[in-house]
Amino acid sequence: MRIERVELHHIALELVHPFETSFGRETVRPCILVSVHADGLVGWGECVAGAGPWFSCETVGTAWHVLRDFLIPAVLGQEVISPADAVALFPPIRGHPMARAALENAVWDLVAQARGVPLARMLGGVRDRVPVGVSVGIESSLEALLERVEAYIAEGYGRVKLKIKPGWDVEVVRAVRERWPDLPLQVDANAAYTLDDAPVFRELDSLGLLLIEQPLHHEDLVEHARLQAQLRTPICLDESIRSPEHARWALEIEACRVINIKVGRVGGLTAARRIHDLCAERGVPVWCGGMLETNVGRAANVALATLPNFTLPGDISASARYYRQDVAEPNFVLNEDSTISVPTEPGLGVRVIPERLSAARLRHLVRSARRDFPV
Ligand code: OSB
Ligand code: MG
Repeated sequence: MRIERVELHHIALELVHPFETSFGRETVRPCILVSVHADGLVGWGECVAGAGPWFSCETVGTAWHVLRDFLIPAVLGQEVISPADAVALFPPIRGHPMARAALENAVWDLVAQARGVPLARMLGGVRDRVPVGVSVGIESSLEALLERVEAYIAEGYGRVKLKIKPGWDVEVVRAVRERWPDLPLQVDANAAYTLDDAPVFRELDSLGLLLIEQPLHHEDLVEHARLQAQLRTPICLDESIRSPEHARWALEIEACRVINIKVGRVGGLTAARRIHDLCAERGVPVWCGGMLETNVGRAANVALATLPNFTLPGDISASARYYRQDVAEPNFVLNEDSTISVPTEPGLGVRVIPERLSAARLRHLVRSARRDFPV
């Protein structure tokens, strides 16, 4: 199929509840949706870069630039029969994984639709439901946090992740652990600590956590290996793993015993699957992380999490946990067994609603193969 048109849609949606991590607080989530048009079909991809360079160095602005000026021109008017064809057309861009992922994932959706198969099947998935949990942000007080956790447990979430930062860690996690002694519980520091804080992690080590996510510097592997050697609880890396190479290096020096795979952070579904395979070969479990996606990104996450080595619950909560009205339908809902069902329609299995897209849209770019626009 020939890629006839690519569009960028910079949108913003208000979160149902503000989300606070060690690097900041978000009340509105911006993202770029990419649509790729060919043969009367439209494939969708979500770019998970945020408003500012807080989680990673990418932003909506940098991703827009890289997509508009480098990635889209490389694929416009070209023939693709598989996502690998599109990736092979990409120029050799260093970094910018979230920008690359958005376009690549849109091509996966397009090709899966053209083949009439669900994305999960095209990826090699083995599940029709994926186990999920909920990521709970930093709250204004311990009472507010306990209330929030209680509400999520009542909704059916069987695994809880708590965001931590210096001053909001051992005491808070211990309180949740005491109230729910058997709850599958994990924490995420978003790189807020240094090796000098090892005593904090030795205390957390006794609280029966599934894992401790990204305790140290956002690009570090070496010091994570030092910390991991002191802990029984597995360290899980998020920010530090930005490509399959980082995953290989991390496993080589035992910087972690678990990897959080985020499709955007690692540069797309092809790289995400490669990290999954690498971890599977080495007996290292993985799980699917989240970036507060709309239903477009969520559908890609659900499909990815159907691969066999996604054995830990993902940060793939129900759509209603994020936005009052998503730009795509249908919403993902939580099953009673803390799973989310995998769509069975071809491609991502969600439809972007044009009126909702234009209502949420701040900026729109159309690039067509037939009329060549000067960049
Ligand atoms: O570190 O996993 C993270 C959200 C935005 C940026 C980083 C992270 C997160 C989450 C939320 O933890 C996961 C989700 O429910 O989408
Ligand atoms: Mg994280």
